Amino acid sequence: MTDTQIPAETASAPVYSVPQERRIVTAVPGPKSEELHARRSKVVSSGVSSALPVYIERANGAILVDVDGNQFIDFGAGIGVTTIGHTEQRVVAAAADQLQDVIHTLFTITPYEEYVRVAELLATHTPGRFEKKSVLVNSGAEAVENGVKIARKFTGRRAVAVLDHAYHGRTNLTMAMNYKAHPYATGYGPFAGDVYHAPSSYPYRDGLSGQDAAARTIAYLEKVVGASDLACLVVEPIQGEGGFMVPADGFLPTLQSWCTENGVVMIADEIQSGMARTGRYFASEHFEWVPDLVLSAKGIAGGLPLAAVTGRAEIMDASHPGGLGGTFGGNPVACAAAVAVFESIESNGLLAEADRIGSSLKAGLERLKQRYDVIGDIRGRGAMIAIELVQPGTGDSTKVPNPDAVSRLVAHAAQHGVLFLSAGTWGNVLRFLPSLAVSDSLIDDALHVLDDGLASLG
Ligand code: PLZ
Repeated sequence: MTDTQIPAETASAPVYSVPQERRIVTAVPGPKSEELHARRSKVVSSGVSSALPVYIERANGAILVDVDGNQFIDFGAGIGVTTIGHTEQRVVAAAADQLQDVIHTLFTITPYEEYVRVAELLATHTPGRFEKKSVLVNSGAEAVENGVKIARKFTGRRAVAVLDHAYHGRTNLTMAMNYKAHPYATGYGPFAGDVYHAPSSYPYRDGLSGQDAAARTIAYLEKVVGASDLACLVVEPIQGEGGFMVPADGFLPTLQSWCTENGVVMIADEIQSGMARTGRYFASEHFEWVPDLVLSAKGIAGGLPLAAVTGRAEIMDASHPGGLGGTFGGNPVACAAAVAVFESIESNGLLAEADRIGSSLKAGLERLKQRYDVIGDIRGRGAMIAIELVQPGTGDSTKVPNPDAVSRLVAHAAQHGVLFLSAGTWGNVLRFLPSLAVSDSLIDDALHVLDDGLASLG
């Protein structure tokens, strides 16, 4: 054990302050939510929408409680943020303690230990056994921006490549890196230049082996971009917003080898897939991919805003002193919470919990797929599972996207106390992104609701 590893303690059963069950006691949304929504409409930009406008008063474990007393089983976890559970005890205690000691100094003015500790933990738990360094920032998009900055500085090159179906954020550069224009980019241009969209691996739709898909991506990069101008290739190991596409085996390591041979920095955007969500600390591990840089955010601090770029020391150190930073990046309270997240993953055996959730969900979904041919594909790892919905037809031969079925299923589930999220380039993917606190009985319960919803599609 190195000094940056946390000793595993005996796992103790978590204690929840909210009963872990769904309970609907009013219409959804209820009257108090409606009232808040009316207030909100007057003062919150209509550019900010809410998938389910029930106003949340408490959240604990895998359950959200709204102002009307309705309880929802949360299969969204704030889009993969409260991975270790809502208001997890260690995170709450660590953040509360830190609030008493130091709330802010700005690490680039007067530093503090918690930032260093998070960087140590990231160096230990990201893929690859080599010297690594980190910079901490506030959000996923800011981590992507910094990853690109760092790669450009290291290589002295300009071009940035991403994959089809990618999602990387809402800042100017990251809007240009997303696959889908709407709703992220419509009307918000002009966008950053020198961003290239290369073909991805999408086994359900392209049927290509990892080698063939990688050859297609590499051919694009060589022809359209030119390897010698390419600073970085940014890839989500399992694509998030795009629809949880799991690449064919060999795709990612083949791209990494090509990047290494051509002096291109390959960056894993693990913002949605990282931090124990898929049953590994980072999803890259499923594919034997050791990226040059890894981007973390979302689940890293149990719900507090924190993000990181971590990677090979020589790449991270190519930036001049003062080149990286930002006022709130690596805030002490967020860092204290992140340390607690790592401790919780270790002492509560959360990697195994993610595997348990993946097995339960996949088994239940396979049973539903036998009965409903609207389910075209089931895919994902651990607590990052999705179904892709297609027009019903003769088995797998029809793959026409069915976004309408997803909207109806999401609406049906919400009415019955289950929060599901949609995803996908065509909006036809239903994703299961629960916290690792979700029990098998909550999963069964939610799958019953889904079953009823599927039956009601007709
Ligand atoms: N990279 C892989 O999943 C955020 C978007 C929610 P930020 N995904 C959720 C929304 O509608 O804005 C995400 C991601 C991947 C980058 C990001 C961006 O992370 O923390 O939202 O900036």
